Amino acid sequence: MVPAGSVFAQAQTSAQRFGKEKLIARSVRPPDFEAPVALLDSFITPVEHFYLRSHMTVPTQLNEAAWALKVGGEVDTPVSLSIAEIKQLPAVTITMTLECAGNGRAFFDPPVAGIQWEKGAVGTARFTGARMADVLKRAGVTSTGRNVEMHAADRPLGNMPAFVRQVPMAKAMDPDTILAYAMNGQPIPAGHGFPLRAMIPGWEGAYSVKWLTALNVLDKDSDSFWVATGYRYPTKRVAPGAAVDARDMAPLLGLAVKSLITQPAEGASLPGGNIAVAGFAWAGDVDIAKVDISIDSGVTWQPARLVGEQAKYAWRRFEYSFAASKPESYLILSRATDAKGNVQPAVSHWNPSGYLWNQYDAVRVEVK
Ligand SMILES: Nc1nc2c(c(=O)[nH]1)N[C@H]1C(S)=C(S)[C@@H](COP(=O)(O)O)O[C@H]1N2
Ligand SMILES: [Mo]
Repeated sequence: MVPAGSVFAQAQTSAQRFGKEKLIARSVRPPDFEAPVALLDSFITPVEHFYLRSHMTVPTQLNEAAWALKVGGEVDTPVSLSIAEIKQLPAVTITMTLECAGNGRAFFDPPVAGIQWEKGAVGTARFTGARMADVLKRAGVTSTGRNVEMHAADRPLGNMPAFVRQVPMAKAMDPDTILAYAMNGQPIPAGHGFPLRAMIPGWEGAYSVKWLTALNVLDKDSDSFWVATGYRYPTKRVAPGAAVDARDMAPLLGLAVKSLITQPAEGASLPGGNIAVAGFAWAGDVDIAKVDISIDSGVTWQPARLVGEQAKYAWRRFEYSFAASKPESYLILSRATDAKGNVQPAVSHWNPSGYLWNQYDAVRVEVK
């Protein structure tokens, strides 16, 4: 029995509220859940295995019929669109891997503040919605429009600034950038942004604003805290623990090349014979060119097979197998290379916010 009122009971209640009972609670309020790696072993991540990241309390009482998306700023005619009107625009389905910029933060040394995500703040789903470009065209963006600011319905905890983000005009107008009302064929669940969220494919999760209420076209950069100060990464390599001047930080644009071994499980004890290794590799909007596996702590590498569905913004499955004839301990490593030649590093580049942790994935197994 979990004691009533204890932090465990609170985590349980919060997990039930969002259907995340099988996930790991990293924070109860706001709700932050990540998947145990074993639950990420399918190309499409079911909603109940999909991580949930919120900076603020989740608005769960939203009324779709009363919802309005306002489009204003540098436009010819400000408009307000209902969900029904948005659903009348051509529907597009994008299969995309969504990953929190801070996924893997728990592994940085020295440690950095923020949710201590390990490997599971990532997932792949099919999102259906209208193109952001089609919505913007209804208002008519003027030639002065440079960025699209996105506003949301969630309310800050205490004196935290509201979650306002921006996307550059070219990305906003990209035909793959959508305002989604469905996830894996169902209405977007409350925790994931019901009734409407932006999906900015290939870029880190924080661009994909949930509970979207307004698009505000700007002729400059947004002065929102989450644009001007948050989600920034050093423009040059820095030593672990170094202080970085704000002038040497720039917004994150896109995910880093990365791989995740989903089987075997870390610490598994396996009978001798054929050992099956599998997982996923992704690099934002860049294709995966290859994944190499090492079973000898990185001394030698062999190519894995790339298998299964291929979609522009989605992770790609890799498979590999090797014969383990004698009882031994193996450190299995995976190293992805993308189509631009970017390779996962052996050691992630430390940065003050703990973003884009992407070093080789590693799993230790014991063959009996
Ligand atoms: N309105 C709003 N949108 C948001 C957030 C938030 O706190 N509020 N979190 C962002 C972050 S940091 C991530 S990683 C993704 C997570 O999306 P998910 O919870 O659907 O997995 O949503 C983004 N959109
Ligand atoms: Mo995130």
